[in-house]
Amino acid sequence: MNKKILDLIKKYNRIILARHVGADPDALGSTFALKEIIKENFPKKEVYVAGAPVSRFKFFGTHDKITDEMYENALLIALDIPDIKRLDGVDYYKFKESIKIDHHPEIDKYSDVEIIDVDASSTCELIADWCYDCNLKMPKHAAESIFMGIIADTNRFLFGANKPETYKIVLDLVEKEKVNPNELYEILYKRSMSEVRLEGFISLNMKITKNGLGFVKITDKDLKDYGVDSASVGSIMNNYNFIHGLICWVVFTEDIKNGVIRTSARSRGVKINKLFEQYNGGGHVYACGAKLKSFSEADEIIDKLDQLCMEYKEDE
Ligand SMILES: [Mn+2]
Repeated sequence: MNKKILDLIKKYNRIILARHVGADPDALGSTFALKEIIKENFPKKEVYVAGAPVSRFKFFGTHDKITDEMYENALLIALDIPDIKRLDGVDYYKFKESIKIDHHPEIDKYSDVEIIDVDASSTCELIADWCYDCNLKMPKHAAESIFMGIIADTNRFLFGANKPETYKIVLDLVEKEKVNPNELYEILYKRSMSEVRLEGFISLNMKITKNGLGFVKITDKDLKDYGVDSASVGSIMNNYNFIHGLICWVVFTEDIKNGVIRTSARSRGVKINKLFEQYNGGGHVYACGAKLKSFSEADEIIDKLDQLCMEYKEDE
């Protein structure tokens, strides 16, 4: 499949890369790294990256606005995204051909040429593997972007990093491409004291059911009190892993500006992706998100997750 992907890339002069809405470092890292790899090895090709800019992660690169003319004779490469409806910044139906590279469980079958490997740590790992396997040159900034995606999606090798392949790629990035982890950690992990205080609020207010479900609701007033915005919760979620009595945890955050309740959930055993797909969300088996209409939908999710936790305990 690696060769097939390379052949299809060679066939097109114009390539548009896209990833999921609400981009994280793996989505951004994989798209921008692939853009740089293509540009380095095939300098004449036009390569664009679609999607809304993410102000926190300017490091990865600048997004392009995709105009109608750009779709003409263009190849779509969708990265880190299992479903068409969450593609950011492009209309899938305007492309004749597409490639999909992803590590989420499949939702839509939308491309004939695809790599889907749910055992891969990240989409970035798949891009590095593809680049090395095809003997393509890897620019330094692409290597750095890939490194950041792997580190972010595994939360510094805390999960989804049980295969030697992941470590081999990271070794190559550090040894051959001279990636400097400490410089990059600063970009990924530096945060404000307000965010740390919000984490304190979540820790103090998380209710835990007897089945091991933790949940917190954060109102717009809470956000204002702490001087943070509704996006701040995302990076805090991973810090509740490996806690006795906590199997699954979910945080609901009021987002007044967009009129939704942002929801983010993690689990260290119960499979939660199917439940979130019912609420127009989704993600990984153990890490999901959704945008809900109201806190009453949040209560429904709490009940359903608690039920899943109970069944999970029974199975154990
Ligand atoms: Mn990912």
